Amino acid sequence: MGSRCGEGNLLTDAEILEGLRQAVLDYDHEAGTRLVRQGLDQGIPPLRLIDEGLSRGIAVIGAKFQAMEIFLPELMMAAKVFLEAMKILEPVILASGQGKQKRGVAVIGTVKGDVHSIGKDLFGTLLKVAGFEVHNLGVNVHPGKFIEKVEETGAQIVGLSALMTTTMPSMREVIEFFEARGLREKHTIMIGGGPVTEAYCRKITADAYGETAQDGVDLAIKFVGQMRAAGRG
Ligand code: B12
Repeated sequence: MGSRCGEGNLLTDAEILEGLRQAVLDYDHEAGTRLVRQGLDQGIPPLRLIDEGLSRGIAVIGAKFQAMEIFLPELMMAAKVFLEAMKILEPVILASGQGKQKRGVAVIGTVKGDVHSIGKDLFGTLLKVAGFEVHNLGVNVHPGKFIEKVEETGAQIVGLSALMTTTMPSMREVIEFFEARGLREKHTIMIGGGPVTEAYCRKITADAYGETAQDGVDLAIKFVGQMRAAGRG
């Protein structure tokens, strides 16, 4: 690759990804958005900027917070770097799914007691790219709200996110709400988020666990296909 005259700030892909990780650690949202734009300009795929840049930084922030090396204000500043970057990345990711045939309807939200939104929103964006109509209920969502939205929209997929061990039981509560209304068999309930595991999925009798947002989308596509084949979709 030749050098471009007059563009002092040429960075390699690896430098951009490392710069993004560092921007989160430095709580520098301006550097974050600049590097995201630069990365997109030079053709780095948006999900790579997230997975190999921003997410690596936020994982270190989580560990530092747990070790009490940093506190809530720093956690919030680091999250801001991620959130500002996502404002640029989300439309770019969505554009890659334009014109897709409608595949199904999904209702997603972060469960009661939990305000973490980044991973859940990424899941929603990737579902849209795959052709799903997505109803994102936001964070701290009461179980009854999931039922209400599912009945209103006819969604086949329900996606629950929890980022804290203390809010994971709220996922079970949502399933109990569906069971109590006799709606459980009609919907595929998927779960995800940092502390959630396959074993927890089995324990609370959810239908599927997605380790990453993209895994979740692949599973949602599979389930909608199966539900259609069984005449339930
Ligand atoms: C950013 C962050 C925040 C931000 C959130 C901003 C926002 N708008 O989301 C703010 C500052 C608000 C915050 C607040 C708090 N936080 Co916080 N936070 C984090 C941090 C550092 C990163 C989370 C994140 O966004 N990761 C990046 C995304 C992309 O990853 P992800 O969410 O895991 O999502 C991926 C997958 O899991 C998956 N996915 C996610 N959801 C779903 C759903 C489905 C259906 C599927 C298929 C897939 C899927 O897709 C994503 C990409 O592939 C984590 C540390 C960590 N390691 O997770 C702590 C962490 C989750 N927070 C923690 C804590 C303690 C708190 C607070 C209680 C702090 C306080 N003292 O007030 C509050 C919580 C308040 C509340 N009631 O919810 C703890 C939780 C500990 C526990 N009990 O389990 C953690 C683990 C930090 C730690 N190590 O101690 N936090």
